[in-house]
Amino acid sequence: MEKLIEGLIQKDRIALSKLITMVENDSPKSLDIMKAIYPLTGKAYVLGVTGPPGAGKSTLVDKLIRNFRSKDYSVGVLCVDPSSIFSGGAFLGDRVRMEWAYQDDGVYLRSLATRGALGGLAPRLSEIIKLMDAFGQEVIIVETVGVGQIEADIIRYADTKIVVSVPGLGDQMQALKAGILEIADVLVVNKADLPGAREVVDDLQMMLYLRKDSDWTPEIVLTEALNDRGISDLDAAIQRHRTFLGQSGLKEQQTHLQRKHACYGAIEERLKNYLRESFLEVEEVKNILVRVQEDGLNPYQAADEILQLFFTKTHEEGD
Ligand SMILES: Nc1nc2c(ncn2[C@@H]2O[C@H](COP(=O)(O)OP(=O)(O)OP(=O)(O)O)[C@@H](O)[C@H]2O)c(=O)[nH]1
Ligand SMILES: [Mg+2]
Repeated sequence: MEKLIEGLIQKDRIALSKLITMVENDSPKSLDIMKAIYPLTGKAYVLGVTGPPGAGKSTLVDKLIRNFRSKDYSVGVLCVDPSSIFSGGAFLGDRVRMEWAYQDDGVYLRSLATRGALGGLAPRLSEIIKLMDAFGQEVIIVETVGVGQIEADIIRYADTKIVVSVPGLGDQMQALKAGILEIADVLVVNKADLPGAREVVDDLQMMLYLRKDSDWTPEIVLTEALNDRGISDLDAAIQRHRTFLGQSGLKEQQTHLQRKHACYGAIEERLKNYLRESFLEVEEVKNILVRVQEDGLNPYQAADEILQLFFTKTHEEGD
């Protein structure tokens, strides 16, 4: 592990990839990795891009990467794909489109599957973002499909959250709007070359009136990712949001919250590991578990008993 972290510091991409895989797969070393790299984090700017399947998110991300590269920022891209088992072909398409980026030393691309076939749990996103941050990627873009609660959770880690819609979504538009109310900082209407784009803008604008009072009103940007149109407008909207985050103190608040969550998460993880690996192996605990399994002892009551033991024991150890 130390070697890999040394490698990360030396900008070895293979070390970064290996560390990401370890964290993604919940290696027992994960928490130690995070502890070691934490001092190197806190510099990256994170952009989340979400929207329905086929909205043009990857095409847009490709243009955003070029945009940031033209300003000499190093870029990390995470593609979170809950539907990869269904649309395996899409990723291949991305691979072809992004070929140039694989050749660019300033870009690091990575795709992640969500755990659980149907979305389910978000992967260890905040940790993986931190790894890319520690590696030195200045801008990190996270692409995720769909607009439900899960996607909202996934891009919760982003500083600026972009929701992409397109003309002709029909019923999906309602779900999208519900998601937007919760998370969007910038609204992109992509495929503006297709009929109906203006109507989508009007629709979104109406919806924004209903948004709860907040200091930031999401900007609506029309793009044609495929034709490279509207990207500088999008870039400007992103920059304005970034400035707003800094000036309003919101960025600082978010950082404080994220630090707290990282700490909670680590405590939970350590406790879980301790319970699984050590405590549930204690003789008294094992005896209670046998009574649950074989004698029909109420499992919930048993849990109370076991926890009681846990607290007494850890208390004694602390003395
Ligand atoms: N007409 C038009 N087509 C576009 C535009 N942007 C992207 N597309 C096309 O839309 C299709 C889907 O694009 P992707 O970028 O793969 O969309 P995505 O949202 O990443 O798709 P998933 O990741 O599979 O959900 C491709 O055929 C693109 O060429 C646009 O501005 N106008
Ligand atoms: Mg895509």
